[in-house]
Amino acid sequence: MPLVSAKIILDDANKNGYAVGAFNVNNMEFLQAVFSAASFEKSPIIIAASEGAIKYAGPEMLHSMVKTLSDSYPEIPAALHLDHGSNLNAVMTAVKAGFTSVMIDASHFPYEENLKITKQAVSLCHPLGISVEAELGRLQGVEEHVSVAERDAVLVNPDEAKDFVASSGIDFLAPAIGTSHGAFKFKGEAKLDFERLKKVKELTGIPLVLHGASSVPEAASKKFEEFGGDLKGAKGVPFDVLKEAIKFGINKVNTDTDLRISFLARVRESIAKDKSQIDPRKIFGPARDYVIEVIRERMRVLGSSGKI
Ligand code: TD4
Ligand code: CA
Ligand code: ZN
Repeated sequence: MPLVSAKIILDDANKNGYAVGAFNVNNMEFLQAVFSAASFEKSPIIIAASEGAIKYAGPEMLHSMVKTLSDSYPEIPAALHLDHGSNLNAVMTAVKAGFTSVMIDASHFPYEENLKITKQAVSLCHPLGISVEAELGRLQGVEEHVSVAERDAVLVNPDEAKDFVASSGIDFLAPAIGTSHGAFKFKGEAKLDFERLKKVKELTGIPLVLHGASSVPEAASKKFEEFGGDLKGAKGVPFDVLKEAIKFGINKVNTDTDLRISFLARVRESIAKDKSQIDPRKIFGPARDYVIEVIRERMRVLGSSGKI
């Protein structure tokens, strides 16, 4: 199947109350893992590439690998999405390379500036059938005891979200509701601001995106530590919290950290157990298989399994 825009994938998820994983990739092994998992689970997929990934692998290299895989799995609806594009140049680079979806992330600017840059990305992408995601608020954890004013300064403002979506014409929105990137998301219990999420959904109706959504699964983290790694204090978004977020309107679940941890946990295991191994395929192959299992489990949690 030719690559599709993420809007096509997410509109169906929004209509039917499930979420699709956006899996970050930087190289061939992770890409193969995402497509294999999707094939086993019969799930649509969004392949996410950050500016860092594009710098590491090259935009055309990423696009041609995704295209090749998508041609070999014609039954899987797949989008290639720029993650956290920080300016219009980054968007242009992705568009030129054949990406079918972009995120323009100007959420650190004041509201009007964010809106202005986002509108420019929409005018660039929509005529080409490329979908656009934008972000409101800042991605960071918010402790339970902080004041309302402090929460308001960091998290999405639902009224602003309503205006932003109507004025910009974006296809899906990432509202900050208390998650953050990486393996250390919460000091205590994982708490997201579901009241805000519900309001944003009510007022916009479009597909919503959860960034920083990795769960830091226990088995992979344990393996990582068992073979010499250190993830002390790591905590992700537990599966039941993810499911609740999906119930309240999340349709795209960004996942990078879980893939990083699981791949490297398995690399650590192989290296520790076979100290004379010099064939990288013997190290990366099993790690790729392990990532497939972690992605499959996630697809089942998100409800995207069986949707094709
Ligand atoms: O948007 N993302 C992925 C962020 C990728 C960052 O890549 P670089 O290191 O190249 O900048 C997420 O929301 C993922 O959240 P997670 O919980 O998996 O960290
Ligand atoms: Ca941002
Ligand atoms: Zn993100």
